[in-house]
Amino acid sequence: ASPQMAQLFSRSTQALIFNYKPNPVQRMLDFDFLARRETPSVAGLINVGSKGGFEKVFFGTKEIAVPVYASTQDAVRAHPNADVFINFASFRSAYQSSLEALEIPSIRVVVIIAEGVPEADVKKLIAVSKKKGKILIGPATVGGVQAGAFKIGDTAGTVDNIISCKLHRPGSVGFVSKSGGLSNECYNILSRTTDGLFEGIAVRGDAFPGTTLADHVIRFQHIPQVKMIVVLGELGGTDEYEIVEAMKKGVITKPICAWVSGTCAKVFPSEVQFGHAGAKSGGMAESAEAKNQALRDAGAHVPTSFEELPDTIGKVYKDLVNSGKHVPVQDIPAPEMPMDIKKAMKAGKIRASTNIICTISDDRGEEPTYAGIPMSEMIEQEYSVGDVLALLWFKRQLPKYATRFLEMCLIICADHGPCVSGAHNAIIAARAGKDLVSCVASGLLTIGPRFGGAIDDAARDFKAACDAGMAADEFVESMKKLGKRIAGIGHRIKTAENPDKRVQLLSEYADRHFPTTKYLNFAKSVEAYTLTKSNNLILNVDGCIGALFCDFLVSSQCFTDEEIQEVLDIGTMNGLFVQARTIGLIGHALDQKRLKQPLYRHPWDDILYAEEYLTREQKEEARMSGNKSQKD
Ligand code: Q5B
Repeated sequence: ASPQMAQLFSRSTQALIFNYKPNPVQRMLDFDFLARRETPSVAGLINVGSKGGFEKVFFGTKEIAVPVYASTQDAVRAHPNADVFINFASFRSAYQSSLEALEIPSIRVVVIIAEGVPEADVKKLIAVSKKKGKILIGPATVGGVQAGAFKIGDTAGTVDNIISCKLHRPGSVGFVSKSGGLSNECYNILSRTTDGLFEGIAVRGDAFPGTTLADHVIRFQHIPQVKMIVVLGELGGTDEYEIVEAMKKGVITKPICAWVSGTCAKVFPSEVQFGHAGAKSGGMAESAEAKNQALRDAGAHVPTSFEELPDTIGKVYKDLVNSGKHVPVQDIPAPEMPMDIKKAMKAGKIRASTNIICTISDDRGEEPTYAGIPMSEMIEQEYSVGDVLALLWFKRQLPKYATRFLEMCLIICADHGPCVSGAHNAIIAARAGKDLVSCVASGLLTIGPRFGGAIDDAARDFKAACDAGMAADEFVESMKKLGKRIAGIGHRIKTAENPDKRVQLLSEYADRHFPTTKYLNFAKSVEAYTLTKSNNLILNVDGCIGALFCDFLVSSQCFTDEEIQEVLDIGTMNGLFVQARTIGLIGHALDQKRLKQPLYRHPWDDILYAEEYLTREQKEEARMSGNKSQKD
């Protein structure tokens, strides 16, 4: 590494993360918070094939949106200052994406996390990185960390570990290791035996790492804040000899503590492949003993076992301090890390008020429940749609005659041909090319006081009048005085002579099965009176359902008086028409789509264009309002 490339990271370093992984990104930002960074260390995420957008993450207590890009080029264009490329691509695609990153002038450091990248590909990447003067860390690396400045991905583990290893603030030791796992152990050792880590890199133990132990040791030589260097090598390969050479040539003058692990290899009768691809000694020179001895001979501080390494490091550090060559770095406490609400709740550390309360169903267990009844029980016991409706709307089981009544309502109100308001709207929407949900919504939105949505008002008014002991004529005339139409009375096409079969069917069913039909009888007496005024003022389907609903609520003995009042007050019964008619609206929308009907346009000759009948004053007023709005 050239002296200019010695310092890889700073407190303002930003990275682009290739192949988005939520956990490492959040861990990087948590480290930023502990290090009291002002800007997040992640500038953007690259998710090839995505539509881009944003990803929500925490930066300390704040939630921030990190941009997501569909290509590396897009990300680099948007973040020319982001000079670290952390590649989480799989071993299959890591080569191509890393090569692309190495070719980009603004990227200085490329980190490849994937294990198993073919060695031939790695060699090509190393050649390109050298040619372009870039630093390649990995493949198969956990990354690295500059204490108090920048952390790569999952390096150094949890927040607790980062704090206890004092990685939230810079120390004075440069550390390089082949092993990511042992790096963590060494950060812990350094925090106890020195003033802590300045920068640590795990080059990983592949036969061909992007950068070697020596590359980083030489970098550390050029970083003024690094006062001593700790190296953790392993058997296999000759990397450690590059350090030996550099020491002999005087390229490295800072004190080095080193340990090459794998001294136990000699107890095995034949050659053993340790965890890392490069960790096998090809010959005597590649053995841990030989490399430890060579380092020792070159002037490095090398213990006789890994267990002695902390003491060796501690002694070298103390000598530096005692000789006045180093003033220990001041300790800074880490800020208290905000806890994720889920973790805090799980640990019983906080309580939070919920925003929503639900009493009708629960989907958290093994199977969903409706009003406490598990779904499998409903299936085993052959619950009907009426039974389910009773559970979800009234949170109770209802007698068979009542649930059958609810189902009858669903059947008879499911459709009433293409001419009614709801179906008409759904048809027009379908012919305008709208999707099924929009067609259904368009139809449903017509349900109201005139069309299908008169059930609640009919139930309320019939019940109140009947309970008050009013006679039918008295009720009708009182409504007239109030200037109100009677909900549930009247129909556009049904008359005394052309009765509504649906009303007849429901009435007959109620006569046979309901304990009493007091409210239906009252509604019928109202109809008898309104029919004396006009033959279309019949008891319509809404009115019949409303009256019978009151009969079932009161006579079933399943509801208290307060509950009945609540059912009426909150407007429950129009739900039956909504529920039923949705079936028909879906049918009409599908019908139009199947028939491939074109866009609907209403014919001119079906419209009375009445502009000419406006009075002179009305026309004048229209003109004036036009002038006024132009001035505004
Ligand atoms: N007059 C339904 O009216 C309709 C009166 C009334 C007192 C009344 C009308 C009405 C109450 C709401 C209601 C549900 C708008 C209907 C349904 C589902 C459907 C639909 C389908 C399906 C019809 C003429 C004269 C006027 C009015 C008077 C009318 N109704 N007086 N109380 N209730 N009902 N809706 O025929 O003196 O001339 O001024 O609002 O229950 O929606 O199949 O089509 O399944 O899809 O247009 O069945 O009755 O009569 O408005 O010209 O009035 O009768 O005051 O008197 P019409 P209008 P006047 S079921």
